[in-house]
Amino acid sequence: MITHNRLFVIFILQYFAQLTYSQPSLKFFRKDYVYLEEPKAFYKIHTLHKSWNDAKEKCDMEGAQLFYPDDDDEAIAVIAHWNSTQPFSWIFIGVSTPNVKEVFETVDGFPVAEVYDRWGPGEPNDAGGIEGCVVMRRDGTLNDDNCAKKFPFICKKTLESLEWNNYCNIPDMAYEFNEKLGKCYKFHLNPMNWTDAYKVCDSEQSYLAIINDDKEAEYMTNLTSRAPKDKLEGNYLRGAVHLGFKNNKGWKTIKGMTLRDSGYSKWGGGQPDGGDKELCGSMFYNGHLNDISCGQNMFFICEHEIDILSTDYALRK
Ligand SMILES: [Ca+2]
Ligand SMILES: [Ca+2]
Ligand SMILES: [Ca+2]
Repeated sequence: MITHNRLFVIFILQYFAQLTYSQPSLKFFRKDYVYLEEPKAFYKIHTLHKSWNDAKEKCDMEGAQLFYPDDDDEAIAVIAHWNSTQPFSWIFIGVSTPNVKEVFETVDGFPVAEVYDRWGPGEPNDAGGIEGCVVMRRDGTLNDDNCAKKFPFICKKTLESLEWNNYCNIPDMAYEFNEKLGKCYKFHLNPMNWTDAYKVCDSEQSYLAIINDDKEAEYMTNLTSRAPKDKLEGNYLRGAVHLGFKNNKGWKTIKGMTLRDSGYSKWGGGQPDGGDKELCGSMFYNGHLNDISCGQNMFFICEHEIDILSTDYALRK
């Protein structure tokens, strides 16, 4: 009997360990990434041109990394994918001169010569003394160019680095599943303005959280009080977190509904009080709503719908 119980406990523990931390058996990262078998990684070609810094940041936000080739084989595989799907002739890659001029390093700190340094003829040449970021041409050769110029780029996630949050069905372990609400939430400890917070949630396949009832308000209050935020220094506003509503001819959620219709409209005492100066939505740490300046840097919460059906579909493809 004891042995059976023990076995059962071990089984349960293993089951939950697997449920929480297992690597996915199917090769899936996000619907917008393509898996390439040879380099064993997922890639997304971003067609919106961005400066090098913005490109790097976008990939980071998606839980990936600004792509650079690890070797010739990867360069060949990725260029084949690029050539078969997109017309442009240049992309920014994850190589720049972050520390010292003319010393080219990858986004994760390797000297470019250790990974892939097929420079084009006469490159790098630091033309005009302003070229510190690297682009790759369709033929696989590299050129140093101006970091402020805008190019398409590719984000990469290796299969090896992928961790799957099975509760939330998302490749981000920082999302917390709430059983009662049937949703997942992430408290972001990196203070940002409302617009950037909105972008970050969107990049994580989520949205800036919307409170739909008292239960959810209570949960978000609890999530906020548990977040290890009090030691964080820097220039940001304490006491409130950005949420997914704003004043757009009346207070509406980012899904376009009035607060009342979406189920929760408990303002803090005297709020909203900012008029034209406070057009974005936030929640005081106690769960009550507050209007806030959209430019104010604050913590924020993303909310994720567990979209099991469509992900299953993507997995089966
Ligand atoms: Ca150049
Ligand atoms: Ca909600
Ligand atoms: Ca206010």
